[in-house]
Amino acid sequence: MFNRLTGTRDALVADYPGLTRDRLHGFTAGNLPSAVVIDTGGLAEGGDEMARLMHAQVELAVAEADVLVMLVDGQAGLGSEDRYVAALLRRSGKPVVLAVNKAEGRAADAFVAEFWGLGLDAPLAVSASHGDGVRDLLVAALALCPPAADEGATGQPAAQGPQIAVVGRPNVGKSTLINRLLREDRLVTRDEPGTTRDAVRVPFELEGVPYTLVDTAGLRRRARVTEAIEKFSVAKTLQAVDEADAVIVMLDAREGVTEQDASLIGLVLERGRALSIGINKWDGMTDSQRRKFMHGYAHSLPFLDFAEVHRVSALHGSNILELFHSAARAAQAARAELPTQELTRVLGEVVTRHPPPMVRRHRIRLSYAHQGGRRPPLIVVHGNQAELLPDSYRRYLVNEFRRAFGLTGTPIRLELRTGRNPFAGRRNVLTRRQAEKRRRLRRHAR
Ligand SMILES: Nc1nc2c(ncn2[C@@H]2O[C@H](COP(=O)(O)OP(=O)(O)OP(=O)(O)O)[C@@H](O)[C@H]2O)c(=O)[nH]1
Ligand SMILES: [Mg+2]
Repeated sequence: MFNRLTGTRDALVADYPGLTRDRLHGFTAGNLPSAVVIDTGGLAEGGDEMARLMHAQVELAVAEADVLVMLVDGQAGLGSEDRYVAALLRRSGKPVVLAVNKAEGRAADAFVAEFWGLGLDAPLAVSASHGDGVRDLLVAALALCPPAADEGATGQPAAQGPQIAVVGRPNVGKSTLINRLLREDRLVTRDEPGTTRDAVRVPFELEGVPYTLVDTAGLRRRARVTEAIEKFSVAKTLQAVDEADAVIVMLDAREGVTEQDASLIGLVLERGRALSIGINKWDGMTDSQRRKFMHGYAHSLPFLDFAEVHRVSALHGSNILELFHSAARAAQAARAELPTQELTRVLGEVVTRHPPPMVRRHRIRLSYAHQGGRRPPLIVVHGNQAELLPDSYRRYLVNEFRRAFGLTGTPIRLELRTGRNPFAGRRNVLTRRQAEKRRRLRRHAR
């Protein structure tokens, strides 16, 4: 069910080395409503050390979730273990949706009938392997969630203006940055990883413009399974990234760019989020330490040339407004409106300056462009055999669009669309007469 919900190609957090290991987190796949999904191990009564650890993991997943999905095996039928799990989930006080799996090809009502006995709300018939009922399940679950950008169950203020989420490894200074921007000690900071447990929304006004800053729990992987279990919410951090208009990724200058930093940035980009980078704790570093850091930075993140980078001290406040302004600009770029006429004009100029390569003895023609989406900008380029355009030329196009529209800080997605191509397949479908003629020509040419 987790694979079905998150899709195979989508941002599975587990695919990013170093980010999480305890529980499996993922974003729902493109055409499903947006949500963060957590997979847990199976729950059973009693058991050994491993089962106990698994139990603890499930409890953490329950703690960070807004709504629980209890999945039962409809072909195996209702068992005592199911009653045990239902009781456990009910005790959490969180809303529970009951999904009866393996329902493919069955009459739903009869299939789920016995599961009414669990005393949960109406059971839903689903098939994870076939995909039946999966969207309905997600919709039912989301209906029970407290609205994300709303006051209420979460006890958090409603989001106002662009949302800027601050993310990074534990202890890099995320909460300190927000406190310094606010000029007050709103958030708890401590020299200890895992200080922030949940995503916290904080209203922030600058030059008369309202923003919402989101402090998040630092993500990191434990070294060993047996280490003390982290009690912070990975899901809320992921959700904050997903909902943000731009993300400030904080790095710790004293620790260099780690694999986890690169993974986190990869995740932000894959979600299509705009970002700016804050290299924190720049204070009190020697020149050679600073040079060493920047060398490592250029080496580890060469693909990040479109994001602005600021060396800051959250503790002293140096450069933090510049960092914030970068993120605000990136948020704006992420939502930029790109008129078709302008896009097409830029495309024309770019193509004239440096025409696309020949492919199979035909020149690829790119005729016009329009905007297919925002946050991040999606630019759809129409042409002939456009899908054969090499990656290097795609990158060139993206860079030129970026420059022409001043789209700093946001990823840009490019989609190439081909109108009906009159030459398609022609090589292989010569008529008999054409083939004959070609053969004769060859003979004469010899
Ligand atoms: N020297 C120096 N120390 C800093 C700076 N920013 C934060 N710190 C210190 O780093 C420690 C961690 O800061 P926090 O703001 O709690 O870090 P965090 O990223 O919110 O950490 P978690 O909530 O645990 O993920 C604190 O002791 C801060 O005083 C900085 O710019 N320079
Ligand atoms: Mg914190």
